[in-house]
Amino acid sequence: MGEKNVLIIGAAGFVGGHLIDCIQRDEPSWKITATKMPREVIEKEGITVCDLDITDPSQIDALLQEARPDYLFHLAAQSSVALSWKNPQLTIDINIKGAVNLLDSLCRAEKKPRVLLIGSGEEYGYVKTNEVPIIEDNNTRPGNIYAVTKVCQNMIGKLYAKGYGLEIMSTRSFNHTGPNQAPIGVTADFSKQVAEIEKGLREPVIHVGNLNAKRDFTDVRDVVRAYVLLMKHGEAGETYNVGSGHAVQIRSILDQILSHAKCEIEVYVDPEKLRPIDVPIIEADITKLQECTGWKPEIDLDTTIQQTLDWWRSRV
Ligand code: A2R
Repeated sequence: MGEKNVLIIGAAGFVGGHLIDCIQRDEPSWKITATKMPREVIEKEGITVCDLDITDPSQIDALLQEARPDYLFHLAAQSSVALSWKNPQLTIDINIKGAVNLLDSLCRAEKKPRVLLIGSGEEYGYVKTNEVPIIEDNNTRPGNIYAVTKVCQNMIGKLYAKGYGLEIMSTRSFNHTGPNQAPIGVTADFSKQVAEIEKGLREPVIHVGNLNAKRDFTDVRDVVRAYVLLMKHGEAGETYNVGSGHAVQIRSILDQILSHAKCEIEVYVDPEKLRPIDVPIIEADITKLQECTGWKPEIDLDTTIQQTLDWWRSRV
């Protein structure tokens, strides 16, 4: 597809780093501009890095004029569910108002890029067992503030695609995991605890939540490959589930992590980690993504788990 100017907004986070690596490997002719918050650092060669706060529309206008992107990946978010309960205003300011600021700037921009808005499997929320695997047309019944903001982003993105002819696609990305993730997802959380236990930094007891729930896990490196393919082939106004299509019990993730541990570890079910209403199974139907892009996940869960654990071992 030749040379493209690519803008990645919110590139200093977990997914951003992997997306930069993926583009540099699979699309070496694409020129990347990556944005970060002033306090953050992006240590990657061969890209342009700049500061951008999406709550300030004038900064977005200036950046779009300067970068003139063909492709725009919007990753910036307040991405913590826990923080979204503690600080709903902040979450709404960044995830909803920030997204609208971006879309308004795109309407004003001379050059209109194709846009991928990153949403979440959390948008489906209280999924009924007979709705699994979940298709994109399923009802959304968000169960937390973060999920509500992503539902809004999705709906507003669709309206701007239809109303203003912008080429906007959205994802609903299910649990993704891998090296470099903050310890909020179970894989990163469990791996960090095991790495700390191995180093003697805590008692040999791992604290866990509901082990019976089944969730759909994909390696972040496969996820970002799907994002690149959607950018190339996705249809404007459409939403695509990004997941493995197979739910795995959290207990089995724990067992795999413990099987790689270098010492005996006891398991403690921590009431603080149990959520009041945990949906028993969440699994994506990925037919739409696969038919559009031909994508399939390539990294198996055990490899992801081993590499995530090794990453934590090198960090704690
Ligand atoms: O909150 P920080 O300082 O870690 O910065 C985050 C950044 N960000 C912003 N960027 C521009 N303007 C803002 N007002 C603003 N507030 C936060 O977005 C962080 O560097 C980035 C998001 O990265 P993570 O929190 O690591 O999320 P991750 O896992 O990379 O997820 C990427 C996307 C997000 O839309 C998630 O909601 C979705 O995938 O799952």
